[in-house]
Amino acid sequence: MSYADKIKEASARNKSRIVLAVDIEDKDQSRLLERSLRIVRDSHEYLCAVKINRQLVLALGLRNGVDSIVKCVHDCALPAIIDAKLNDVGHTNEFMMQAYMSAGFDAVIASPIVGWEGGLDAVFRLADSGHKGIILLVYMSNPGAEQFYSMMGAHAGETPRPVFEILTELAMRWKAHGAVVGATKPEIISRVRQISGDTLSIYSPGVLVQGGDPKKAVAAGADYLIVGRAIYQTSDPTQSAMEIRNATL
Ligand code: BMP
Repeated sequence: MSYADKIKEASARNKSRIVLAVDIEDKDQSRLLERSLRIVRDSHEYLCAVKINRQLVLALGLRNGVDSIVKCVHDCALPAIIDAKLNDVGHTNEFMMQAYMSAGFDAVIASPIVGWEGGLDAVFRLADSGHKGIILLVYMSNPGAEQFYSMMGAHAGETPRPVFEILTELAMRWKAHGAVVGATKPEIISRVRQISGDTLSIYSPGVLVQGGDPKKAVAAGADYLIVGRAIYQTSDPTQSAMEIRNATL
C-alpha cells in the first residue's frame, strides 16, 4: 500500500485529520522513549499519522530507539512520517533517506530549496521505489517565514511571483505527495490549494500554541493538521487529541 493510501485510509477510519508531532523532551533516554510510546498509544484512535522529528533521532538513535516508536505507530495502524527537512546534496540526502526508510518510515519531509538535479532527485527515486511519500516545505508557520517564502522570485524573463507559489508548482511537477503550509496563514493555504487543486495534500502545522486556528486552516483547504504541544503538553492528551479531532472533522 502506498503512503498516500495509508494516510487516507487511517484518516477515514479514525475520522481524523490530526498528525501527532511527538516532540517530547526528556533528559532521561529511557523515560523519553517510554513517554513517546505512551503518547502514541494513548491518542492513536484520534489520529491519522504520527510525525517524528530529528531531535528524537538525536536523543534515542534510529536503531533500537526511534524505530521502536515507528513500530508502535504501525501497531496502531497509522503511518509514520520523519520530519527530516532534507536539504542537502544528492548523495547525503540519499543516505539519510535510505536510513529512514530502513527504520520503517512511510514518508519524509524535505525542503525543495535544494532543487532537483543532485538534490532531491535521488530522494524521489527512492521514495517511488519504496511507495513512500514526500512532503515538501512550501510555507512555514513561524513569523519569520514571510522573509523568504513571500519574497518575489522569477527566472529571467518571467513575471516575479511569491516564492511559495513557485515551490507549490515544483511540488506538483515533482509529484510530491504533499506540501507543508503553516496554519498561521490561512490565506496562503487557500492560495496553495487554488494552485494545486487536488494534486497535493496540504499539511498544516502551527495550530493553537503557535496561534493558528485549526478550523480556519481546514476551511482554507488543509487536509491534515500537524499538532504537537496542544496534545502532548496538556494534562489529558487523549482528551485533547479527541477534542481537536472532533472540532476539525
Ligand atoms: P506544535 O503543534 O507543538 O507547535 O508543533 C508543531 C510541529 O510542526 C513541530 O514538530 C514542528 O517541527 C513542525 N513544523 C512547524 O511547527 N512549522 C513548520 O512550518 C513546519 C513544521 O514541520
